[in-house]
Amino acid sequence: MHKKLIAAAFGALLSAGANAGFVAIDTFDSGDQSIVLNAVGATDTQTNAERSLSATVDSSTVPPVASTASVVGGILDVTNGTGEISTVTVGWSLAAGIVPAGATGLQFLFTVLESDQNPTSIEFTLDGTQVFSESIPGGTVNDDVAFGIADDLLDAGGFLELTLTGGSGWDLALDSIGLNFVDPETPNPTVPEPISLALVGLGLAGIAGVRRRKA
Ligand SMILES: [Ca+2]
Ligand SMILES: [Ca+2]
Repeated sequence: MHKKLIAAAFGALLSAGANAGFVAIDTFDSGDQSIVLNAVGATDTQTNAERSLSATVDSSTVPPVASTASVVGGILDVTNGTGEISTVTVGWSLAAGIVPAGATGLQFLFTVLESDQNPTSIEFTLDGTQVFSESIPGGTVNDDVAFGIADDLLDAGGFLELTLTGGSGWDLALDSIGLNFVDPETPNPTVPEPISLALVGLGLAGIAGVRRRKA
């Protein structure tokens, strides 16, 4: 249901002469990482060219601890064993000009592939300032989440950080974090409308008929 609402809302932003654009921030398709934590208070950070991934075990009520955060198989996947709560952060250094100058209608977009029965919370910050926060209900499957941001928010780039946590034992899989925008610089290609072509065809047929009668 979310997907349709997002499509309708984004379509309404488009006007004549404007094209929809999309730029991926992270598809999680490269730069595999794997964090495995086995104690309360344990923490690890793995940084590569694509992103920085961190996880910390905040608490556990049912030993042993087996908490994971990974980018494997093209997705971001977090698991917590029964009774465990971890906090996971994913950070990206965004270059200036990630969206074209003059773009409007900016939206962050990501896909919640699957959550277990636990609610989870998602927060995005840019250079430490919160830009979005939402609770994802337990049992969410294949749901796109989009949220609008100021058109000039990313003009200078910055450090984008996603923070995830949830109810005891929470699991969550995400994919495809990116940006929707409307690029006013790109005009729509001019394509003759079918009705115009039909009228031209009828006109030619009429001329041909007149010529036949005269002959
Ligand atoms: Ca992917
Ligand atoms: Ca779990």
